[in-house]
Amino acid sequence: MGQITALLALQNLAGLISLAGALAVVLVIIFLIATSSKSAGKPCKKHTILKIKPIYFWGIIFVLAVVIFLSIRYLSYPRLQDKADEVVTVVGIQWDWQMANGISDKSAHEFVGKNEILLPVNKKIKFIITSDDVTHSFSIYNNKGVLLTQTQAIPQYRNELFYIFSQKGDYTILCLEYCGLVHPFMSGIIHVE
Ligand SMILES: [Cu+2]
Repeated sequence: MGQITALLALQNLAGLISLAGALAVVLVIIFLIATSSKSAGKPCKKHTILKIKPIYFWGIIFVLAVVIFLSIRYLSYPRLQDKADEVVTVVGIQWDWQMANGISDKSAHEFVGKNEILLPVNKKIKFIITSDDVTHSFSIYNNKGVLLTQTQAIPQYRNELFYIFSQKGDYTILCLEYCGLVHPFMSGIIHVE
């Protein structure tokens, strides 16, 4: 539980940093618009601005490169992907989700599962996801209809999705990739206990 709280705190921090970065970009754009309109009638000043610009450009690139290099290892993704407590195989078919515990050695077409599964709370779950026909999107929603995580279910390809359910309850699986007539009703249930 402590680890999940720490991960969530880290995600909030990452969110705040992204917000600050986005704000900085907006401020730079506003600054550029403001200065470009002022210098429109003054060719001499424009010349100076053109001379300074590469310094700004390479300066920003350098700062971004340093920040990305120093911060990328603090992302929560690698730690989530260390080792899973439970593995679930998922196959999307028009128009259902087939799920079973463990890694399946069967092809997507031969795989047999259920569209309901019971999973433990506060454990790292690794979903191995594929499709038997067209591309679907395996999307997990909580009981308030909030999308928690999702990834594509692609024919002949196994996508991996890691998730820790921090609360007990029923979670709904829907498809987020339009896959034909019955797409809106392509659903499944994850019971977390
Ligand atoms: Cu769909």
